[in-house]
Amino acid sequence: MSEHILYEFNDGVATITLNRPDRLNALTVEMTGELLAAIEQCAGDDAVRCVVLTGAGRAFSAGQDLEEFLTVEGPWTVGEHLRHGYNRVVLALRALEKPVIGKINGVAAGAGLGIALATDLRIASEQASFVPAFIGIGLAPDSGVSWFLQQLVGPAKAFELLATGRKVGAKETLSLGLVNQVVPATELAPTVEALARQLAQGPTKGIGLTKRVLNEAASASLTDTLEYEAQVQDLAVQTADHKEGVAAFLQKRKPKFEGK
Ligand code: LHQ
Repeated sequence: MSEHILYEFNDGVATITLNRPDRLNALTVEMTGELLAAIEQCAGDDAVRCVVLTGAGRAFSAGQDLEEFLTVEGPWTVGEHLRHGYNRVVLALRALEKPVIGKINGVAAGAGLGIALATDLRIASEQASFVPAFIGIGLAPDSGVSWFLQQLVGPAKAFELLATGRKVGAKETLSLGLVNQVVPATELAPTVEALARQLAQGPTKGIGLTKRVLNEAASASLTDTLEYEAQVQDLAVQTADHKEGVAAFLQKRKPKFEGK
């Protein structure tokens, strides 16, 4: 795709790699735009049935490239920078109706943490860590980190993590529910590959609609969620994979989902 965003496609799985390892995959304006384009490519390609997002080298991403940020020219405010860049990436990941695995190979900080938390599930290496770096440079959280952390760990823990900015090691990310699984560094690639392959062979539309319902339920009442589930299920029953799933169950065989 470009020098700093790599895009590979294999067997239904698209892998997007943040590729600026000498800067711990710190994000530039250009890179953030390319990341958004890669996510949009995944959304528009029916052959993509699972997405893996990871970083090259020893980091997932150190967040905003702070050197670039000081030198960026133009009349933009920080708010505009966020609206134009990270906000669109985070929303595109949440709106992508396909499973997105965060393959957390190393440190995720600042906006890099927001992007990691916007994935659907996270598999982390034992060498990974989360650093809500904002307070270290006197900032409030952005890139959705306040929302995701509060959802995942509750308000008191979210405040502690954000107000201290301390590094949260892999073991603690697991115990806090910030990641789904922690594996030795050498096991990260095969573990993610196996899961990605499994998800890519799943009923992609049903998985996408599951994500749609969860997104909506995160900020809705039970009454509204029940109604929304009913509307979405009307769509799910129309998919070929639903029909195949029921037929396979009744015929006592393994379903063969096509993602349709
Ligand atoms: C970096 C960076 C980096 C440039 C490591 N930039 N070079 C929104 C709106 C407005 C403004 C700001 O940003 C935002 C959103 C955000 O993302 S705010 C948060 C920005 N990120 C940070 O504050 C994190 C800064 N980095 C760190 O705290 C550490 O580097 C971490 C904890 C990520 C990793 O620590 P170490 O493993 O000890 O690595 P290191 O610090 O030695 O870094 C290695 C190299 O990468 C080093 O360069 P050098 O030339 O000395 O080898 C760093 O300068 C460079 N680097 N992060 N964000």
